[in-house]
Parts: sequence; C-alpha cells; structure tokens
Amino acid sequence: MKSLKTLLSALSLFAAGSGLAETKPYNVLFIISDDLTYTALSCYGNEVCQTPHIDAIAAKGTRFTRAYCQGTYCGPSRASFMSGYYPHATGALGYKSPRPQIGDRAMWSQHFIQHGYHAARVSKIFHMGVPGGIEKGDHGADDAACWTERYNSKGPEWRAPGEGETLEGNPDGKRPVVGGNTFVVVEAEGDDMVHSDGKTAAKAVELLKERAAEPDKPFWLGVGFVRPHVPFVAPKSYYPPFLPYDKHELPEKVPGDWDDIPKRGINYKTSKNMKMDLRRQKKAVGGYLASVAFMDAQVGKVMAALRDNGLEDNTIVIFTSDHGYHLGEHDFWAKVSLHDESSGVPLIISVAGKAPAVCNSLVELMDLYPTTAALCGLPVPERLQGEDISALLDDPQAMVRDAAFSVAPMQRGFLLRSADWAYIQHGEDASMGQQLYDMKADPQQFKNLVGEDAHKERVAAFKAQMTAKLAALRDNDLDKKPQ
Ligand SMILES: [Ca+2]
Repeated sequence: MKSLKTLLSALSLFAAGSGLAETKPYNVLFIISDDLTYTALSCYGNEVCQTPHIDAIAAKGTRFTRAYCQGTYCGPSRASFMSGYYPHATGALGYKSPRPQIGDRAMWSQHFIQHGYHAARVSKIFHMGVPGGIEKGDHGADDAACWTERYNSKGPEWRAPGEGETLEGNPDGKRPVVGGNTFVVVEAEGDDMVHSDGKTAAKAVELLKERAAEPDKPFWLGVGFVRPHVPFVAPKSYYPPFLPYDKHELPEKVPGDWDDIPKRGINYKTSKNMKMDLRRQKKAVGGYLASVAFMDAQVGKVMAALRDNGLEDNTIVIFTSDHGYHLGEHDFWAKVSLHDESSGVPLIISVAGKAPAVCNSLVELMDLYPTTAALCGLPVPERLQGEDISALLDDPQAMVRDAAFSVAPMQRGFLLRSADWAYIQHGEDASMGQQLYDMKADPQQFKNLVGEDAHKERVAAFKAQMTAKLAALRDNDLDKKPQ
C-alpha cells in the first residue's frame, strides 16, 4: 500500500506541475459534529429526525456506510485523525494533545499551512471538554501550530435559560439541571445565537466571506459543532418534531442480552446504572434528536455561505463526527462501546465534479488527512497510518482495506470490523474477553459467537490479525514510543 501511496502522491505532484495546476487548488471545509451517531441522520435512514442540510451534502457527495473512528471517545479519536497516527501508536489515549509524541511532524491542517494554505479553526476540532470547556470558551487540548487563526465559541450549555430536566441518576426527579457529562435535556429560550453552535456557524460564515475575498490563498477551515454531545440543549423551536417524548420507539430489548457480553464490554453508561426508566429513555432519544436537528440547521448556514461566496466549485466538503453514540441499543447509552452504533461514524466527502455515490468500503477517519492531501495535490507523507481513499470517490465499488480498526481504551477494547464480521477483544492478549458478531445475519449484534465450535477458527484468525495490527501500527517513525 505504501508504494501505491507514493505513486499516487507522485501523480498528484505531476498533475500539480502540469496544465492542471492552472485550475484553482481545492479548499477544504471540514465540518465535524460531536458524539453524533449516523443512525440519527435522515440520509442514513432515520425516519424521525430530518437533517436536510447534511442530507444535501450527501446528495452531492460520497456517503460512506462503513466509516469507523479510531477511538470511541473525543480525545483519542480527534488526536488520531488530526495527527494521522493510531491512538496506540502515539499513546494519546486520553484527553491531551498528541503533540509531545508527534514532535515537529506536521499534523493535518498544519501540513496544509506548510503548503501555502490558510488554516482556520472554529470551536472543537481537537478535544475540548463539553460542557465545561465550552462554558469557559478555552482552547482545550488544541494545537496552536495547526492554525493560522482559531476561535472558540463560548456558550451557556446546561445553564441556558429554559425548561430543563436531568434524566440521569435522578429517579426521584429531585436533582436539578446539572453540568458535566450528564444526560440533561434543556428546551432553551431564545434563538440559535444563545448557543455555542450558533456562534460557531456565524463565525464560520464570516470566515468564508473573508476567505472568498482572498481567492489566491487556498484554505482549510475546520468547523466543530458540539451538539449532540450532552447536555442536549437547543432552542425550543427545534423540539416540536420530537414531542411528545413518549412517542419515541426504543431499540429492541432482548432478555439476557448482556449474558454473552464480557464484563469489559458492558458500556459505562447503561439504562440501569443511569437509573433511567422508559419515560426518561424516550426523552433522552427525543432530546438527542432535537440537538441533532439544531446542529443540522447550523451546518445549513455554513453551506449557504459556501454557496453564496462562490466557493462551492473548488471546496472539498467533509461532514463527520468524532465517534458514534448509543441511543439505548443493548440498554447502552452514549459512546465508548465498540458496537457499530458507537464505533461507526457518519462520513460524507463531497468534491465538485465527482458523481454522487454511496460507498460501502471500510474506511477510517484517519484516512482524511492523506486523502485531502492527495486531492489537493499536496505530498502525502509516507509516515501517515491512514490510507488515501480518494480513488473511492471515482469508484465507490473499490476497496482500500479488509478491516477497519478502532479502540476503546476505557474498556481495554479493540475492534476489527470487516464487511461481514465485527470482532472485539478486551485486553491486548484478549484475556478480558472476546466478541464476534455475524453482521449479515445479526446486524444488531445480539449473538456473541465466541465459544461456538463453528467459529473457533475465525476467532483465532481475528485474534492473530489483531496482534499483527497492533505490532504494525507501533512500527512507526515516532521518537517517543508508548509501551
Ligand atoms: Ca465526542
């Protein structure tokens, strides 16, 4: 694959040096939502939540149905796709910047700066604490060298005036609305601009206008929305499609569902430990979806500005999330789990002139750095651990890998997801348990096949593949090697 990468990068350099160089270089508009499961978007099949603005990007671009994050919570996922290295290559498993491990190597937007781009960040691209960091409006685990200019979008989060309820750990209903990583729904007074994401969209609109005024300088603009991350806070006007909350259908509950899941694989947030009854569970779904609808409206503002400033024809648009989210599947909630709803991400890449498509190839968020570099005619550094998937935009039937890889350090968990199978192990030697799901016969992942004679060889093969994958990603050019 390395040689293919070299060839492709040589070809794009050739293209840059030929007549094609006279066409304007592409800009990159990277829009990332926080804690967004693909299952909540209408373009991925959700029938309750309408997301017309994200759907419009999908209608023009390539929508990936098997895109996976590399870490199932903010810190490791964002450090990974921005740096181009897997979490276990850098050891960036928590909520800190990966810069100490990366040294002076260029991260994603920094690579573009080094090749003549203007790179701007609005709000959360690297990790920021939500809601705490957003309430303060600080930089979080950001990396200054990645940006020409950067802006934070301070917001009231759970303190926004309105009608709020704490759903989690509140069985008697006496707990007030609280902050932190807590399931809270607030139907807020006021308009979009009260909130962090409203301010993020407005700043992005302003920056696009400024960029359009400097047509000779290509740009890389990162726009990070914090919804639908908890607290589920949005203006009241976004709630009516999701009311009454009781109308929401919860995912199928199967008796004994947890019996064949290793202890480490039971998610850190469950209906049980959050003490959420069915009413609260349904409200959690409705509140989450209202936050998704609000975030989608902000995406619409940014896309309208791209169009109104005449930037649509030479800007690559990417829409994604840092990881997925459980909305009650297996009575799991939130992130961390390595099941598909949490490890899978929505991913849309739209490049003007390329035909709209749906692509089922297994792709990783870490592929975005090499892919955009290739599409923009920049060199693709050999050291990067993702793949250039730009060929999939021309041929959505092509394949770039046989399995996607993701980790949940909080569960000591590792996932290999092939087209037909999901293999999860806990512990690097799998000593804390294994899971195998037949994704064709059992897409909801109810039956763990580990231990069944018919699948012994398959489990052993996946375990060997996992050992090889971990060794390969640690065989890298970084100076500071984690254990
Ligand atoms: Ca997140």
